[in-house]
Amino acid sequence: MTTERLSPAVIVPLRLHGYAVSNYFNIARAALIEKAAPFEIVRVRASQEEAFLRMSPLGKIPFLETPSGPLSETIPILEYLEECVDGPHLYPADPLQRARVRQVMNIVQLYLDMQVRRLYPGVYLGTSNQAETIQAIGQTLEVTINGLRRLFTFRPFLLGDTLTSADLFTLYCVDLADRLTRFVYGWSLIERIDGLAEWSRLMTTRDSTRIVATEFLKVFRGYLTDKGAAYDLSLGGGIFMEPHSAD
Ligand SMILES: N[C@@H](CCC(=O)N[C@@H](CS)C(=O)NCC(=O)O)C(=O)O
Repeated sequence: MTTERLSPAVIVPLRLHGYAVSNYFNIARAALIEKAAPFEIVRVRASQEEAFLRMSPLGKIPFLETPSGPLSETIPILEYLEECVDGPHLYPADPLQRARVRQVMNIVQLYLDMQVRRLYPGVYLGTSNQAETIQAIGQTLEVTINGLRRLFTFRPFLLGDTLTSADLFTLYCVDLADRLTRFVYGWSLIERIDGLAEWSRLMTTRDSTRIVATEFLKVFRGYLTDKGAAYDLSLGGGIFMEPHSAD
């Protein structure tokens, strides 16, 4: 367990459980860092053990241990942080704009991440995907891409001039999705949405991204090897890149 950051604005001790291959864990961790919240990381894998299910009822990561009890599911975790932790706001004050942040996160979760996740077996998990599944998901992704093109403003953040939870949520989902669409479909999700590449570069300049992406790349490489994945980091894609070593 490591203490991630200590801030003078200590309000509640929080412990984030999960590990860095998980895009959802990375989203929650990035939000905690953006808020300069004091928190600890408990590095654990998803589990169906009884003790784990008491904290995270579906056995998924991440979950957040709060002083009042555990909370799983990333979007509710982000909302809890917004309401209970000091620091920069990650949601706009205006109700419609707030709802639009949730709208983007819903769409990215359901129609991007949950779709590409069905293709993880043949890409990241060392097994295979069926041609019909690949085709069906490809069709869904076309609708998703068209929708996201309409929603993102890139001024310079996804929904205006301020960083929101939608930026963090989208960043960590798009990284894995882009690696996958290049591998499976031969096209880049990032290149299909004008403005997304520039926004990605902007996001990688943030301290939260540097911290989270550095650990992600380190553990993702080992994860892919352990799984015997068809994809490996040398195939490229995604947003986060390992620094080139000086020869
Ligand atoms: N809807 C959940 C998704 C979390 C999720 O799918 N986590 C993955 C890791 S990225 C996991 O725990 N997988 C293990 C499992 O499903 O058993 C959230 O928002 O947190």
